[in-house]
Amino acid sequence: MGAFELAEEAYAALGVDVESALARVDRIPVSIHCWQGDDVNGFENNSALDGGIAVTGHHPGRARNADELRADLDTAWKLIPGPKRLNVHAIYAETNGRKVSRDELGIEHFSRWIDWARANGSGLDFNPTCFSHPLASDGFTVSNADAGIRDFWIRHCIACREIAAGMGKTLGTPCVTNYWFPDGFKDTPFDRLAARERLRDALDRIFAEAIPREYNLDAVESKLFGIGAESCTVGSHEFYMGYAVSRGKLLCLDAGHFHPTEVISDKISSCLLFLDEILLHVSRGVRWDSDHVVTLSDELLAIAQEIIRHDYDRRVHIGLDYFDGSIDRIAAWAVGGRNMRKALLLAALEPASLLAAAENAGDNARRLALLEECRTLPFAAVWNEYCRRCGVPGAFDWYAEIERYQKDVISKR
Ligand code: RNT
Ligand code: ZN
Repeated sequence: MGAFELAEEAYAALGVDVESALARVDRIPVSIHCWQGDDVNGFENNSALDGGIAVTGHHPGRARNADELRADLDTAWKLIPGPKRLNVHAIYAETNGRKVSRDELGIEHFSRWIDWARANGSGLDFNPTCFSHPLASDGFTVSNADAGIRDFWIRHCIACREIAAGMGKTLGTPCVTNYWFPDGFKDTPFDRLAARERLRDALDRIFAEAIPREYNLDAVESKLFGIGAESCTVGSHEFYMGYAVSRGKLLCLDAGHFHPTEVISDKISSCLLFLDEILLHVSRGVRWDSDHVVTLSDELLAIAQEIIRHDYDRRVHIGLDYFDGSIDRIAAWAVGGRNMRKALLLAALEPASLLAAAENAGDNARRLALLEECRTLPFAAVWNEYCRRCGVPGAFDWYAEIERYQKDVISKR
């Protein structure tokens, strides 16, 4: 018997059907963020990254243009098993060397991304870029006290929403458009309310036009603090929870945007009692940074368990959001993407009926023992079989492709 068959037996002994777990996990898309490939630079070639987010590291060979980024994504796509979407930011527009103001972007500037997505059978997701721009230099965009600046960013968001709807329509799968604004105060404000009123009103203007949900889904992303916005963020969790519930929007929970001991896995079931759908930005906070490469941590597993245990497969949109410029950027994509899929598969392989029975019987020792047992079940054999079926290298074999690409492509840039 091979390793996979032995693993199937071990899981079956706990009442788990490996084949149905594999089939289930293979239907859940993960949206891969294009911005890990070039340190959130984009192609505008003007301003440095700001908005309270930062990429550190100088690993050589960062993608310098859209063709290089797509070539790198092709490699990442070969290493991450399962259905994938691509998440694009507005600064990745291709304007043929022409300077196009962000409030004048149109679907034509993303036609090559749409072609790439279609060729790969991947849906697209989208984001307005409300940072790294002269009009964001005082730290406020759509909640800016200056009406002219506010209107510029509102126009940018409306343009992005139309682009997103076009992507969704063309590709036949709704584009999840995520709105994150860096707006916040470095030091204690006297008035926390006025900017929040402006943010609420700006969002209402951005979303004024009805767009069919089969083309576009809007998500709003909260954050506790950013670098240079330590004292108060306008778009706090309470703000966006209220906004999303009252306006029927998706709430985006970023794993790195809360207090260090607070976890988003615990929030999912509460949010989905009051919201139809949510978006996750799966990330890893480390002290002051919210964007380290996603590892197979207890929290990542807990996020996946919440999705699987409560059948949220279609109500939770999974996106990755991290950026590390200190290591091979494609490896960073592959590690995080593979880990997300591993966590989903681990969760789908839980002995759910035994766990539920133990909990319902009040047998908490049995529940604990079962959960701990899961950690050392022969998961690797199932994972490797999944990779094999997806045509993606399993085990550590995938890393050879990273080294080949380093040698043949990255080192020559
Ligand atoms: C920033 C947010 C946001 C960004 C991307 C690039 O803290 O997490 O989602 O990371 O839009
Ligand atoms: Zn995020």
